Amino acid sequence: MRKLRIGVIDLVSKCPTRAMWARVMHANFASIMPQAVAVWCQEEGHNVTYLCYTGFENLADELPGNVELVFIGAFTEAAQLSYALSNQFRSRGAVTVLGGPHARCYPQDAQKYFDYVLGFTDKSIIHEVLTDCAPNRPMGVHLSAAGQPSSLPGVRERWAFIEPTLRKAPFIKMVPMLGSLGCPYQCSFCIDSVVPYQPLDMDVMKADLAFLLTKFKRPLVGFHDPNFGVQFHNCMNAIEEAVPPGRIDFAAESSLSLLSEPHLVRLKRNGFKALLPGVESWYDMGEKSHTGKLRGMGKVLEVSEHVNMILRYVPYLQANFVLGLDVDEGNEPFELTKRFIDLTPGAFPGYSLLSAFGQAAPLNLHYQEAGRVIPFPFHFLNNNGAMNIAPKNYSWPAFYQHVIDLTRYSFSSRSILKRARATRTFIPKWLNAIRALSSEGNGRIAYYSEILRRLNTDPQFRPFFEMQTTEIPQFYVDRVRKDMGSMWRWLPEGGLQHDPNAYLKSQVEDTARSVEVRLAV
Ligand code: B12
Ligand code: SF4
Repeated sequence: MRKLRIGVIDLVSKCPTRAMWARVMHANFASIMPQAVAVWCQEEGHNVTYLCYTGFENLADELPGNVELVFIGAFTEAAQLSYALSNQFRSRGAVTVLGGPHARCYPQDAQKYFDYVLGFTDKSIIHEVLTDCAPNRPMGVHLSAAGQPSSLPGVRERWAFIEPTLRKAPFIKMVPMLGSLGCPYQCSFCIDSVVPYQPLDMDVMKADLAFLLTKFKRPLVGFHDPNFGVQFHNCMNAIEEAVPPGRIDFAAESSLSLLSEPHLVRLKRNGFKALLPGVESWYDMGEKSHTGKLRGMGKVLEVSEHVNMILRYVPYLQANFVLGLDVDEGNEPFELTKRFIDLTPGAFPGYSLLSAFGQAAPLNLHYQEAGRVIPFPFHFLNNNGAMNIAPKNYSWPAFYQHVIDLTRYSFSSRSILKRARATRTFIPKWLNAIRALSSEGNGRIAYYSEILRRLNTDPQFRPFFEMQTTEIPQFYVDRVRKDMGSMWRWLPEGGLQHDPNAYLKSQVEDTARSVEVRLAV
């Protein structure tokens, strides 16, 4: 195979930024897969330049001008930036490939702008792209492995890409690792509800942890597992075999059902410093939070007691909630979350507006069938820039009023102070304050207030939100243009619009095709 000049770009940021939170944390949010792809390309003998874009780099200058093949990893919020980049690279003669959450959720749309769009990706899929490496236009080729890869390059192999990325992080330097893929639970809103649980090789994990001890005095590892600790004892055994007590700090996303007190004793002993469990709803998802059929205030009391217990073992906890679920109605869900904040002052509340990311989850078919998905530009689909599902039980102004009220309550000086007092250690105290005072507190209150104001005054807003038109309000177009800066001119024609029902249509087409095949047989 000819030796190719390859670029690999991980879009952690969707646009240039100067925000303090981004400066401190973006480099810590680098994804594992772009690094894995870079390793696989090198293993096949190619010349690779890797870039983790945190919003502070000049995208035009960082990759050599003569790359022949470019892999881009993007969340949906960075889709527009990825489309513009692909267009720019194609104009210079390169072949482009998209992977990551956006490619998995919106393959039909991404195929219009990339030569290859990858779903599940393993070494053989990358080999196929490298061997083929041809422009596919106007529609790119969609490739996907049968399932998640059975193994991935470990930290030692990815180190050449991890190290320069973490050099951009001023204080906290978190190394991304994986202990498992998929999940045994089936929460219908989740991208992993249909992906079988699969532990990764614990020997690789042990070797990676031992390697990190040679690189940092006290390493910090962020596990990217969808649900960390499903095979709890295997994982803890591996950590205990590789790491002397207290030498490595860990952060992980895990469900409350896995965070029992005996487990927490062991997590604390093994250096777990941050956990991000999902509570999601006071009326649903009882299996995940281990609260069974408990609902309403009963669930608040139970979850609060559980989270306070966790906080006695782990200093930083983010409790995640989804706002606008179909089970929610009236003031009560928002008031219950405020009671949770009062009862659990040490937890940082993470709010997501209900979002259907294309074909991420089976539940999205139901929203598309009901005609409830609104084509907000992808740039705003990050769980807070827009809610792309029409709420079932709220008018839009009433919904935003509740969201603003809850956000104000959660990030009021009183709550920030109570949170700081209830947080024992310095870094978590400080992180909570930056988050509350910048992006998630004041920033969101101002943004949501502007949306509410426009829902009442801007003649383009209500018709779009209420799906009487698909014409995107100028406010959103202007915002994407401003955010993208010099990359705006590379955004291809039509790149701001998408078909919100593409998943449903693809299912109907698949069914029609299989009927045709059966009839032909
Ligand atoms: C760990 C995680 C995080 C971590 C780490 C993020 C990171 N940079 O990787 C943190 C906590 C920082 C995070 C933050 C966010 N997250 Co998150 N996160 C996840 C989670 C739980 C696991 C993802 C993961 O790493 N899986 C392991 C990898 C190996 O598997 P995979 O993601 O399925 O990837 C496969 C393919 O897509 C492909 N692939 C993946 N990347 C690439 C890249 C290239 C170049 C190629 C070729 C292939 C490829 O190969 C993999 C193997 O088959 C998922 C939910 C889930 N259960 O999957 C949400 C998820 C990915 N996050 C989501 C969101 C919305 C966010 C935030 C925007 C939330 C917010 N408002 O802050 C931010 C964005 C952060 C950012 N820009 O980097 C959404 C994404 C939806 C979308 N279409 O954009 C998901 C799907 C959850 C959801 N709501 O449904 N997240
Ligand atoms: S427990 Fe978490 S990762 Fe697993 S299916 Fe439910 S939401 Fe997804």
